[in-house]
Amino acid sequence: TIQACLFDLDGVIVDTAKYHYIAWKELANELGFDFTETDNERLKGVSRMASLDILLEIGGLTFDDEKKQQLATRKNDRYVEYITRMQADEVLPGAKDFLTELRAAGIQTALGSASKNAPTILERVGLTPYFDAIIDGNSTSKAKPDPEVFLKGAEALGVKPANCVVFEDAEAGVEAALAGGMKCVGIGSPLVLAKANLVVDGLHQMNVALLRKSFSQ
Ligand code: B16
Ligand code: MG
Repeated sequence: TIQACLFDLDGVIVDTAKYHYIAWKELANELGFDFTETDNERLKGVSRMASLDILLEIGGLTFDDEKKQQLATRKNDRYVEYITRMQADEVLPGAKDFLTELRAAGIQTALGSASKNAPTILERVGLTPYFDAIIDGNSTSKAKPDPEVFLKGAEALGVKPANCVVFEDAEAGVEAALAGGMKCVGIGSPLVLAKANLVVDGLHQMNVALLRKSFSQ
């Protein structure tokens, strides 16, 4: 039986990819090259420093670690400016209703995000009280597809991985969930997320009845 649902943040609960994109593009332009929305797809679910490495590879540039830290900080300062202006209406369709329904049904909820800014984002959109545990880039050291972020979430809730369902929009996140022995619902393209147990367009298509029907063995 399903006792907990674990959620990725960007692409599942909110669309922060658009703010990451603007902030990375500004950095790329300052460094003298362009960065497209297609390029940005490669950064989804990827940690900040790994994202910078991909960006610099696209620009054909190399820097030492100290300079890279500076560049990552510059990007993050801009990104934080955008997310601190986020509003409650930026929560993706169905997310709040599904979280509410889960908790009413006695199913616990946790966030499992790579972002170090996750607590700020949840506060801004008013979703902090909807999560029983928050595991983010500040409390993890291994990036998805390593299952660390979700295993820590399950542990914080006191639920066995086999009784958890993860909601993820990135392929690496789906792999992380499965590697952790959890079930996974992909949010997005069935082609990209083929490994997930079930794929839906968004949380507006989810409810507790469908969850139970899909994962009762
Ligand atoms: P930060 P998720 C990820 O969030 C984003 O998809 C990814 O683009 C970003 O680089 C990463 O968080 C780290 O974010 O720079 O704020 O620490 O999908 O894991 O919720
Ligand atoms: Mg994501």
